[in-house]
Amino acid sequence: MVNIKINGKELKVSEGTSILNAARHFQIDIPTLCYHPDLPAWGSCGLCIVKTEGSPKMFRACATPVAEGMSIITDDPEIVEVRKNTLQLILADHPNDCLYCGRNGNCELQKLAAEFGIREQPYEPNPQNLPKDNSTPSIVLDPSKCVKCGRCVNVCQEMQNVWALEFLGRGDGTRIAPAGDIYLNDSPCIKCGQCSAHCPVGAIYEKDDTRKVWDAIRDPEIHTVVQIAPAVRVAIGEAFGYEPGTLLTGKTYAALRRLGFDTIFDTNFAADLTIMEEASEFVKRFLEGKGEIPLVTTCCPSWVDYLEKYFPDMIPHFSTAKSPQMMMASMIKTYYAQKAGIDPAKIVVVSVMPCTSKKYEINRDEDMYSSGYKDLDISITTRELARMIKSAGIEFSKLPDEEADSPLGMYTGAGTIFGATGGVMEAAIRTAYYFVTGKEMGEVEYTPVRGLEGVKESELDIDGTKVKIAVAHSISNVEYVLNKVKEAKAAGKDVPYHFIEVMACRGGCVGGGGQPYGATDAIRAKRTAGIYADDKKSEIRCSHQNPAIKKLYEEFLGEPLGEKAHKYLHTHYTP
Ligand code: HC1
Ligand code: SF4
Repeated sequence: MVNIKINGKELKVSEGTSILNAARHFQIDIPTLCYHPDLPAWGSCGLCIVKTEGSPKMFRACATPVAEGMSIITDDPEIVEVRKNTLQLILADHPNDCLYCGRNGNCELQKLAAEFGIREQPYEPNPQNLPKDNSTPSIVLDPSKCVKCGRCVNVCQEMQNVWALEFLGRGDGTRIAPAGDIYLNDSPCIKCGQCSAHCPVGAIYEKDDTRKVWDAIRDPEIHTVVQIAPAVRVAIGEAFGYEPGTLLTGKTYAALRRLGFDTIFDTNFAADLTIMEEASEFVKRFLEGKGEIPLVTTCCPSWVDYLEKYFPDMIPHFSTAKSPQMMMASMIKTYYAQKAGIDPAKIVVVSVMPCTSKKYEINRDEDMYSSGYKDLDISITTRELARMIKSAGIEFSKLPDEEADSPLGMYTGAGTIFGATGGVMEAAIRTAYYFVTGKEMGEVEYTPVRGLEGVKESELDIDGTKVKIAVAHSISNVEYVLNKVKEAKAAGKDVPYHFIEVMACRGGCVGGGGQPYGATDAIRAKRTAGIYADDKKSEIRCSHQNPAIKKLYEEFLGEPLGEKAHKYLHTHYTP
C-alpha cells in the first residue's frame, strides 16, 4: 500500500493503482472520454489531467500510477479551464447534430459538455464529413462522430483479438476504419458489437431495426410473435433506472404486450430445447464415438463467425444444434402456426437479444429458412427495445408482472442460465447427466463453470466417467483453449477437453454488445447474479423436465436428433 493525498485528504491505496482509479475509489470522478475499466489506459483524450501539490505540471490521471507521498490535486480553476478548452477542441471537430444522434441523452461527450457548462465555441468548427459504413447487418460506423478515444480499436484488438478496426490517417485526418480501409462487412469483424457498447459517443451503434418492428405490429394482416433472450431480463431495467441485475421478466412481457405484439414467447424455452439436442449430441459423440470430441457449443453467432473465419478445421467439432433464437423461430412458424391455425406466411417473428450479432445470424445462408419461410424476421437489441418502450410512452416501472404465452413460453432454470458465461455448459451437464445415468443430478448447481475468469477448466464425474470441460468468454481467451486441442490432436494425444463452451462477449450474453451502455465487470456480475437468482427460484431446473418441451417432442418433433429435429433444429457451417 502507498500513502497519498487527494485534494488534501490522506488515503491508502494499493501500489500500481492509477490516479484515476484511486480517485474514483474515493468517490472523486475525474472526467475522461477514452478510459474504460475493461481496457488498458491509452491517455488519448487528455481530459483526466491532474497536478501534484506545488507543481504547475499537469499529467494524465489514467496513465499515471500513484507513488508514496504523492499529494494530488484533481480540481482547481486552472485544471477546469484546461479541461474545458480540451472539450471545446473536441467539440469543434464534432458534428453538432445531437438531436438526430442515436446517443442523444446517453452520450458521454454530451454529458461532459453539460457538466462543464460549455456555452460557446471559440474554435472554428471543423467537423469531418465522412461517409457512414452501413455494410454489416449488425452495426453502423459513423467516423464523422468519432472522438479518437481509441476504445473501439482497443476492444476489438485486445478484448476480442479480432483486429477488424484500426486508426487510419495521421493528425487531423485520423479516423477509425477497418484495416485496409475496406467495408466492415468485408473485414474480419464478427459483429459482436463490443465496439458499439464501448464507444462513448455515436460513432459506432447498433443498426436500428425498430421501424421494421413497428411496421409489422401496425399491419393488421400480420401476426407478430416476439421472443426475449435470457440476458435481456436482467439488464433492460438499467434503461429505466433499476439497479443492474434486477430481474424484470414479467414487466418485460407486459411491455411487449402493450407495444402491440400478438404473442409473447421466451427464448429461454428454446434454450431448453437446444439443451435437449446438444446434450443428446454430446452423449452420442462422447459415449457412442459417433462424431468428433470435443464438442464445441455454437449458440453465439459471433463465435461461429470467428471459428468459420479463423479455425475452419475445427468445424467437425461444432455442435450442429441451432441457437435458441433460431430454434424458437422455426418452431413458431411450424408447430405454433399449426396449433394456432395461423398461416406462417402471415407471421412475423421478432427477437429481442442482448446482442448485435443475432441480426447477422438471422440472415445467414445456412438453414435459416427451415420452416419454408424466413424463420426469424427481425432481431432487435435490448437497447432498441428500451427505446421502443420509451417512445410508446409506456411507464415500465408501473407495469404489472405478466406471463408469457403458451406453448413456447414456459422455461426452466437451465434455460435462463444460458445468459451467463458457463450457463450453456451447466444446463447441458444437468441434462447429459440424466441422459447418461437415467438418474437426476442431486445438486444441479455446477459452480466450477461460473464466474468471470477468462478460461474455466474442470472435470465432471458422471457415474465414474470423467468429462473434461472448458468454458471461455471474450474471444481473446479462446485461442488458448483451441490451441491446446489442436496441439494434442497433432501429437496424437488424448484431447484435453470433451466439451467446450464459448461466448464471444465478456461475461457471456449478460455482457452482450446490444445491452444498455456502461457495462463493467461490476455490472456484469450483478446481471449474472440476477440470472442465477432466476434459476434458483425456478421450480424446474433441468431442461428435460420442462413439460412444454416434452409435449413439443410428443406432438411434433419426435426424438432428439431424430429426422424432424434435424430438419428444424440443426444447421451446418461454411468455412
Ligand atoms: Fe444469448 Fe442464447 S444465451 S446466445 O447470449 O444461446 O443473444 O441472452 O438469446 O439464441 O437462449 C444472446 C442471451 C441468447 C440464443 C439463448
Ligand atoms: Fe470488432 Fe466486434 Fe466491433 Fe466487429 S463488432 S469491429 S469484431 S468489436
